[in-house]
Amino acid sequence: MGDSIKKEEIANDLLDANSAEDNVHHVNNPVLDLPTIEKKYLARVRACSKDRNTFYFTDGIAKVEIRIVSDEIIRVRLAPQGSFLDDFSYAVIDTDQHAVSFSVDEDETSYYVKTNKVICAIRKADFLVSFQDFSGKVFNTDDKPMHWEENPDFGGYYVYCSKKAHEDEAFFGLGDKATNLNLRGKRFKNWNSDTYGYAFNQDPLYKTIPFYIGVTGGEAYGIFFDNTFRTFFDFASENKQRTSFWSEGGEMQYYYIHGPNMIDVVKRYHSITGTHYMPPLWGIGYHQCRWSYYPEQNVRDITAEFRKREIPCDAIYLDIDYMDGYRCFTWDKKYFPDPKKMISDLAANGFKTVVMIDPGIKVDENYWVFKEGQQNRYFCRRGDDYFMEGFVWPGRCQFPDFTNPTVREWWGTLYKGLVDDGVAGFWNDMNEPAVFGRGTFPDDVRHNYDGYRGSHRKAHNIYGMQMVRATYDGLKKLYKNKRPFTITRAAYSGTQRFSSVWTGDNIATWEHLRIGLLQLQRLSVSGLSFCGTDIGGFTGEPDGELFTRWMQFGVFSPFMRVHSAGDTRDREPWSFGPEWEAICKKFIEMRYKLLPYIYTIFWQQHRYGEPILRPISLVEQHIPKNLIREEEFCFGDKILVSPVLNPGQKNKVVYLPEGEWYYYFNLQKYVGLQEHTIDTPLDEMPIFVKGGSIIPEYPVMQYTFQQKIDVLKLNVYFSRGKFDSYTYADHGDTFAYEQSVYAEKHFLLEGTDNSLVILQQVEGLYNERFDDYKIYLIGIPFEVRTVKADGVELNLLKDESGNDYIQVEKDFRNLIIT
Ligand code: MIG
Repeated sequence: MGDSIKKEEIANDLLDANSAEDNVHHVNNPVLDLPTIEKKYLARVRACSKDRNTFYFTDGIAKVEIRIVSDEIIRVRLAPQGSFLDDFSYAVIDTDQHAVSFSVDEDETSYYVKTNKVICAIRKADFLVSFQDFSGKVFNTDDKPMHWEENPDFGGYYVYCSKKAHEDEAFFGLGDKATNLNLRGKRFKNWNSDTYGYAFNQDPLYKTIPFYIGVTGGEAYGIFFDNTFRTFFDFASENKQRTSFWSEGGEMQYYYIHGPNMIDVVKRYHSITGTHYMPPLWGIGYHQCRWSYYPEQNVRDITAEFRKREIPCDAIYLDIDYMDGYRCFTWDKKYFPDPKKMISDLAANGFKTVVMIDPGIKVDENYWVFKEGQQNRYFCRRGDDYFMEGFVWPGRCQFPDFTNPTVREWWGTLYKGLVDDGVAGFWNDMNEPAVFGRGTFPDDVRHNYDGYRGSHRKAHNIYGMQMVRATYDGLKKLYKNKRPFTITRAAYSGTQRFSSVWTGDNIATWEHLRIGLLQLQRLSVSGLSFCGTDIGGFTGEPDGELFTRWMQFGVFSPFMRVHSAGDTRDREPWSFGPEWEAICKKFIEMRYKLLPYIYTIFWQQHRYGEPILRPISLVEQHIPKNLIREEEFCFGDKILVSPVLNPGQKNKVVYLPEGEWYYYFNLQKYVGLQEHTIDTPLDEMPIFVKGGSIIPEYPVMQYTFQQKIDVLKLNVYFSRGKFDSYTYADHGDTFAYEQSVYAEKHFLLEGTDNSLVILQQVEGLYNERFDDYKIYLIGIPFEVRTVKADGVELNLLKDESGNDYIQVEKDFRNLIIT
């Protein structure tokens, strides 16, 4: 044991593990039994060796691996007895990125593994690992050597890592935690749980994202603790000077991700865990859901009502009641006698149909899915080889082992019937996995874990991810080159490669509107940008005002869906009377106008790993006060919103980051780097567009692709100085963008007191199906005299409402306005 470790510290650490259990709200989780065995710590470093981009250090028995993943990403692993576990991860897709250079040095005190950006120092006397940049700034350093203790019941180790917490340090990330954005002073547990009607600060919830970002001295780094067992995080809670993370099993294995910009930390986290593919365009329209719309006539009536009232909508959902006795992949023929006909009629009216699929398969000898699963031993089994059985909606069920590649393959094929019926999207629920009564599977259930085998302790947190992965992979084949649309409730890091997510069973209260605002911002910086809440609240009854304010926030939720529990009153946009209906309609229409912008920010997420929702702490991390702002956020990089979170609220204080901002509704200009009090009449909410932006706009359609776009409207928000803006377009439903069939347009704007120059560069092979842009200039400080596009003079035109615009060929290279 290292000399520097004092007895009290060890006691303190054991206490950490104990009180972790006191601070968290229990949801059907077995308690972490503390073994009485003593913790062991890394001791003095005795040797160092190198194998390509990987460096090994040992204290004589234990080994530590330091691997260069890229210039800014370094992976650390610990093998208490010197032999590492198999290098396998469900989350990480790329551990071998480009590094310009790397090397190892040493002096009397330490070894230094260096890239051209980061130095990882390993202190010889006590094995403390730290990360610094070349200016000497230490971003992250061990508070104690990595340590472990044997697990007498399951084998393996409980593994621990303790870091120093800087006095000013703020912490972000960790997925769906229902708490303040800054995690400092709090402690969390990751164990995917079905948490109907969860409360503020309740933990754990549905998802496990063991990734956090630290910001200290205005600069950021990230830690991704890639461990699927029950994991714990303490952010300067037990001890103000310490942040630690630990797990009930597996390996101490984490990635240090250098910034110093928070957005770059998020991008680099995406570079190892992947991004979401481009969703089908309809997937980012407005969706209507309910537990449950049935029978068929009800579905037809609801969808017809949308069209009659001219409220745009792209998708209608069928919750569990469409199935025959809750048997997955079947129809209740009493309620839905001819699903294919219904779905094609809905499609003709612009509605996509999305249905739910759960993991529990009814034990029923006459049910083909059960029979196939049973014959092929596809279902999970207990430690002694008995079936894992549990009660869910269909009654007694068995559960596929989605960690088995053969089972995933099979699961993917089961969707064929529903796909042939015309179903366009799938919603995977209950995949924590949830079991009535006992919460989830017992720990001894065995899993294939892609050949690396493990008990449920190891597979629990990735069960849902592997389920939706199987769903996605299967659909990708069944839809040929069309993009699947999937949603999952449970997730682990990397799930973004296969699915969107929603935040589960929230409540129709104002507090939950705020919780949702926090959760979506947090999910977005945790790699799960395609996220949404049940707009209006799942359980309980919203009044018209709450429902409408939530709908307004919904416009700026990447996934926009109204959903509610079965025992609640109607939740369609018109259910609260004409006054609220008119406002909901206005905002849903706004979503459709913004679609080309929203699609562009999905591309920025897909291609560059940029989060869709950007908390102010991420936008301006260097301003300490911004680290605690949590109501306003940027939607992409050009629009800022601050949802109204209280009944009867007449105005609210909104902080605007640096730059000039235009109030969306009246185009009034506001200066940034300060707070403003903004009126919040019921039919508006604080929405601002950044000066120096180009926001593409579609005409209001009742559903995506309802009509062809003849000219694309571009709203140019003027500001003095130089600015970048992007637009993105592609087929909207195929994977051809992977073969460069897309149009990514890069605009460079330069505004002065008497001129505006816009340069355009186009990348990709996609030819948009319109010829011209219709450009509107907003906030221009001079009288326009001449407009030249690539040297040719153009006239300023006037539209029906008397507004000036410029019509210009879409592939112009430069537009000079003086
Ligand atoms: O035990 O399918 O979170 O969205 O409506 C409840 C019925 C199961 C929970 C989901 C919710 C869904 C509901 N499901």
